[in-house]
Formats: sequence, C-alpha cells, structure tokens
Amino acid sequence: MRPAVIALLALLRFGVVVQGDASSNYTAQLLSSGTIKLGDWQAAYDKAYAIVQTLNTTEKLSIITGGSGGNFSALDMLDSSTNPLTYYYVTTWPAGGAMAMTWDKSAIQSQGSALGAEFRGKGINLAYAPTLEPLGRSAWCGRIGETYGADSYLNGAMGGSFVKGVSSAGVIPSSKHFIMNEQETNRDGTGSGGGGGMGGSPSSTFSNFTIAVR
Ligand SMILES: *[C@@H]1O[C@H](CO)[C@@H](O)[C@H](O)[C@H]1NC(C)=O
Ligand SMILES: *[C@@H]1O[C@H](CO)[C@@H](O)[C@H](O)[C@H]1NC(C)=O
Ligand SMILES: *[C@@H]1O[C@H](CO)[C@@H](O)[C@H](O)[C@H]1NC(C)=O
Ligand SMILES: CC(=O)N[C@H]1CO[C@H](CO)[C@@H](O)[C@@H]1O
Repeated sequence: MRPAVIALLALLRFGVVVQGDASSNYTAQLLSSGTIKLGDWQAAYDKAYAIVQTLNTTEKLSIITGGSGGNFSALDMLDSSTNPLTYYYVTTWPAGGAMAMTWDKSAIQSQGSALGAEFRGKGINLAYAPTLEPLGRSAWCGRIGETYGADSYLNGAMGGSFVKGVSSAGVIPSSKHFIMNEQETNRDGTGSGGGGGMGGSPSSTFSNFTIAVR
C-alpha cells in the first residue's frame, strides 16, 4: 500500500478519536508535534494532511468505512500475483518461481507493470501481489512456486522490482502473505484468507523483506 494512502487512513482514524476526546490530542502527540520524526513518511503525511483538510465529515466517514470521499477513490482490491483473479480474457503471467529463474529484475519489473495495467483496466486499484511468502521452510507447504524461491534476499530483490512495476501502472501493490506464513494447516479456519500458519521463519526473512517495501 502506498505510504500516502496508509497515512491518510491513519490520519482519518486518529482524527475521529481526537474529536471524541479533547483531553488527548493524538495528532499532535504522535505526528505533527515534531517529537516523533516521520522520516521518509513526512511527505506522505503532508499529502494526507492536505487531502483531509478538504474533506467534510460525511466524506471522512465514507473513506474509513471503505468508500470514496473527495478526490480519494475507494480501495478496490483483488488477488493475484499472476492475473486479475476470476476474470476471463486476461493474461496468466508466469509464476514467481519461474520468473526468479530468469535472474532478470527488469523482466520482473516489466511483468509487474503489465500485470498492473490489467488490474487498472478492470478498475481495480490494489493488487494482492507480489507473493513473497511462504518461503518453503515447511516441506508441507503447497504454494512455494508462487514465490521467488526459498531465499529471503532473492524474494526481496525480485519482489521489489515487481512492486516498482505494479506501482508504475498506477496500482497499489500489496505484498503477501503474513510474515512467517509458512504452512497451510487449518488455513481456511482463520477466516482471513491470508493463511494463519506460523512456521517459525528466521528473522532474516523479515529483515530481507524490507527490501521489497523500500
Ligand atoms: C490538536 O493539535 C492540532 C495540531 O497541533 C491543533 O490544530 C488542534 O487544535 C489540537 N486539538 C485539540 C483538541 O487540542
Ligand atoms: C460533503 O461533501 C459531499 C461531496 O462534495 C456533499 O455531497 C455532501 O453534501 C457534503 N456533506 C456535508 C455534511 O456537508
Ligand atoms: C481534486 O481533483 C481535481 C481534478 O483533478 C483537482 O482540480 C483538484 O485540485 C483536486 N482537489 C484536491 C483537494 O486535491
Ligand atoms: C540486503 C540485506 O538486507 N540483507 C540482510 C538479510 O538478512 C540478514 C540476516 O538478518 C542480514 O545479515 C543481511 O544484511
């Protein structure tokens, strides 16, 4: 998800809290007081702040309940990393495992851009892609081929290229799955759709995924 979108949603949620509780100004304490440095997120915060100033209460409520408001279009999300799921007449792109074997980051970025264009063409602005987990720490996991392989650095490098491609098409990439989602056992029982298995990934999995986020 783009930083500006996350900042906007956070701002709206905290903003609603502030109005209900004047004794604690969360906006000032957490974000705009200068106490906490936002770093790379400062520009996103400023953009989100500017948009929120243009919204009335009805529009704010619409956005935090999943709708549109002002110039902000509601998030319309859909799987997957290889095609806009459930649509006919769209391309089915090669899976991550096959793409990783090319060792070609620019090919993966082009794939991300082309996939993003197909999502965009369907009016979808957030794609559940790329797939970086499971890494295959559990041999029982059935969907390792969707990722770029069992190496977290490789997944970070390839996933990062894919993210750039999807973003360039004007679609928000949402890397998946949950961190340490390494097995499918009882997956459907979680109701989350993202899988709840905790396979015990080493910390390097997490640290190296930050490459894709950056
Ligand atoms: C909260 O902080 C903002 C930004 O500093 C300020 O504009 C607003 O008046 C404050 N609200 C309250 C209830 O103190
Ligand atoms: C908020 O803005 C929307 C769209 O501009 C408008 O339709 C609506 O009437 C406004 N609501 C209020 C409470 O002012
Ligand atoms: C909303 O979008 C319109 C059309 O692109 C633009 O003219 C206007 O400045 C935008 N408003 C805000 C608050 O961004
Ligand atoms: C490129 C990068 O960030 N590599 C890191 C991957 O994770 C290991 C273990 O945490 C780090 O030592 C590497 O620096």
